[in-house]
Amino acid sequence: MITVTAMKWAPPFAAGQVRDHRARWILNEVGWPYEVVLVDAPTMKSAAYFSGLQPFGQLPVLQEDGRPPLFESGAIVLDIAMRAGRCIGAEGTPERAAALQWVIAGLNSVEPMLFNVAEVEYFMEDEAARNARRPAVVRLAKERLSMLEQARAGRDWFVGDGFTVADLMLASILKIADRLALLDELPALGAWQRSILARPAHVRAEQDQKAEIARHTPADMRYDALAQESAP
Ligand SMILES: N[C@@H](CCC(=O)N[C@@H](CS)C(=O)NCC(=O)O)C(=O)O
Repeated sequence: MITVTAMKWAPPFAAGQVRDHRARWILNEVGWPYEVVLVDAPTMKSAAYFSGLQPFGQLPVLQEDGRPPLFESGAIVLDIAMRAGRCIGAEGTPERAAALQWVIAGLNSVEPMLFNVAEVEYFMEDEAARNARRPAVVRLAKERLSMLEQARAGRDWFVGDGFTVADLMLASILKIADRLALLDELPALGAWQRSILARPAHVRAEQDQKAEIARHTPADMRYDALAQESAP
């Protein structure tokens, strides 16, 4: 049995974007059955979770009988694709190398630029500090997205002539950009992203996550109980 951890509840801006959707999406693509384990905040920040599942107290974590737990959404997506032999090119081929390259580029060179903007819009409380930081991070994020669009060069797929984990990861990462209106000046990249997100495997992953979040409330995350369990 494969399980994926997900949050019982997340704020509206995050519903559909919490990174467990990446694990669900690739599992749906390859057709492997799985169950979702919903966790609350004290569980994610418990000593047992830190030491046994995810050293940073985050999710997703993939658990599977007979294998150690696996964290990092990128690692989970790559692991499933490689073991299933789907959506990642054959072992040892240039297609496999390019798929790895684009997944890591997405996580390492694109997502952090977008997260800088998300931090300003969602997490910084001081309005003056937000206003001071916003122009630089928005400019850098837009520049990076424009470079990504140039690299895509009008192709339907980032690697070869079919869907791979490169498309999955980049389209997933661009959700943050879309939500923050950073794709408004890059309509072709936005259209490409929408075409990838329309895949049934993603639609199901996102709908399932949103439905679980909608069934819960902030109280279900038990943030007030966080103090009783603490990180190492
Ligand atoms: N690099 C990690 C990031 C994991 C991450 O930031 N997870 C978020 C949900 S999308 C989380 O667990 N947030 C709760 C927290 O940090 O307390 C990955 O891709 O798996």
